[in-house]
Amino acid sequence: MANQPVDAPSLLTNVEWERKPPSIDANLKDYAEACRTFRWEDVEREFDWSRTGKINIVHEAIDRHAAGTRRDKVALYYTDYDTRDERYTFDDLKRHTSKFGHVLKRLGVKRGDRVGIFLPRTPELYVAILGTHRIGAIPVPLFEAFMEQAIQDRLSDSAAIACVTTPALKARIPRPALPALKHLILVGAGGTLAADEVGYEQAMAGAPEWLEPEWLTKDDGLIIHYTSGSTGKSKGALHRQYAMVGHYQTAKWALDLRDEDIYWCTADPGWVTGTSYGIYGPWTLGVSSVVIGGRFDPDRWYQTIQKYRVSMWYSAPTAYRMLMSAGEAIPKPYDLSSLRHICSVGEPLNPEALKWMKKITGLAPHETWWMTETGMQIICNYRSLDFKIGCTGKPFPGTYATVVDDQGKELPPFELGNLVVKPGWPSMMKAIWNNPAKFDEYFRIPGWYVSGDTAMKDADGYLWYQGRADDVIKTAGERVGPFEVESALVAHPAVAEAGVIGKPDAVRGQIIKAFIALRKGHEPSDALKQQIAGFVKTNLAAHAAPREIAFVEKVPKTRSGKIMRRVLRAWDRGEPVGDISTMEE
Ligand code: 6R9
Repeated sequence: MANQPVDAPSLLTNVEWERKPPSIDANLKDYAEACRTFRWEDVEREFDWSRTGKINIVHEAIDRHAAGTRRDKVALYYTDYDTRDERYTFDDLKRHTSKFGHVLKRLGVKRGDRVGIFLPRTPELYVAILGTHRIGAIPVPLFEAFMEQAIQDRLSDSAAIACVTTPALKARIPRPALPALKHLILVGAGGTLAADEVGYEQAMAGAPEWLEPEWLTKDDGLIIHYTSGSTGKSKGALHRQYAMVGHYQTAKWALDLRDEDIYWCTADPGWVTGTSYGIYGPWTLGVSSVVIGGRFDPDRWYQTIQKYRVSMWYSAPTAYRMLMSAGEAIPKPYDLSSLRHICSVGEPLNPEALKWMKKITGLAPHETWWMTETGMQIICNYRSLDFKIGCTGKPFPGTYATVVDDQGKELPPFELGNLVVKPGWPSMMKAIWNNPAKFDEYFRIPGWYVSGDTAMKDADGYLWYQGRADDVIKTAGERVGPFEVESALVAHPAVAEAGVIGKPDAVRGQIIKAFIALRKGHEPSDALKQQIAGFVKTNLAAHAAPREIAFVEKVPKTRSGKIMRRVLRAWDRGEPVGDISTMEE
């Protein structure tokens, strides 16, 4: 959903009720001062490796707390409101992740190997990721919602040697198509196991409780997150261990996390938010985190805040809008007074949702803008700084984000251009796995990392996100590439051609709309629409299935065969299509 138009005079209205007293008790006290004096090198001193030279995220996030005063502090509160209600201290996580490290080692998994993590949101998911770190291997988290094609693409590209999963999810892993995949570790497998399968519980039970982390360098791999672009299959953003410096400091200054907080990040670790700010940020700071399993449920969400006395909450606009559309009566019975700060990520937070959240909780969510590739928050609103409704915020101290033209020249205020970041922040991705050409595309404007978003700056230096410059779709906060959906669609026997766009939607930000030309012998019908959408759901992922389908004679393409999504968007709005001189006959 785009923000207000660039020329709207109301754009710059400062929101008086958001003004903070100058003495506000925030970790980041003075933004302007921090921009002048802050140095990333100073943050390095917060980590043991700055003294020992030995780096591993599991040491900084878990072991050093387990060896100190936070030993018995709860690191992870977990419930699924059904069969499980558990808590794990830092010491518990040290033992569990050591055991899991042994399990992987015994299978022959080594430093630098990739390990697929395909699990529902349970404590085992967190243990598996951190246990993988312990041996210096690289986790590849996979959303529980992914179906066979999505899993195959990611496990095959990363050449994962092992995958941690469940007996139910295992059916979606196409073993014959994945020659590199040697082992499956199955959580909750009661019965018999195949020769290349290991039962998680059985293996963990016999494993020793301590395993020294594999000591790595700053540049060694941390994690690969697959994400979508406007062309091609999903691509693997590889991050390095040094990224923890960025996670730590942004969690401290933008999320404003403190030792006594109970922090709830609602994101799944299949998405970068669920690792950078569901694991690395909070736990390098030694903060207690809440994780809940199961599906989204407004009632349970408010209940979670009350149950754990959540003080800091990090979620996404679609979730806030879904809470809003569920109505005001639902939060009424719950005590939400423990909350002291809320942040938002993934899409622009529209003013209605922001105001509604303020009404229900007394707090306005603060925007954080960033990407899988940036690894950490880059543009944010900060507790100690005035902010403007609908505005994305200001660059994090020590980073420089701005708006440039296609040649890289910075644009004056109020001009729409490319949202770019000066390379060199600590959590910038290290590579696109197996694809240096894709990596280079991010730096096509010399001197800048090109986000693919458009934005403008106002006269006070605030940045305003305006939309995507490419065809990437954000639906309910999830980043979906049109090509992946189109590929899934044309695999259906009735589909000759398919073109996919993101269509603005009041709750989900965007929904996926597909324009489909049918093969000869197939007639358009509602039943066929449903069947085709269901086909994408079972092959790719539910969130990637088109919610709207329009049958067309032909999908508009350029002479070189590229789908003209601009034309599809115009069709969708019932507008004239403009210049189509490059269109094929
Ligand atoms: C963390 C994450 C990145 C894209 C990004 C932009 C959109 C993220 C936003 C936002 C407006 C915000 N985006 N945060 N747009 N305001 N606060 O979302 O990563 O899934 O890789 O998506 O999401 O378009 O380019 P990822």
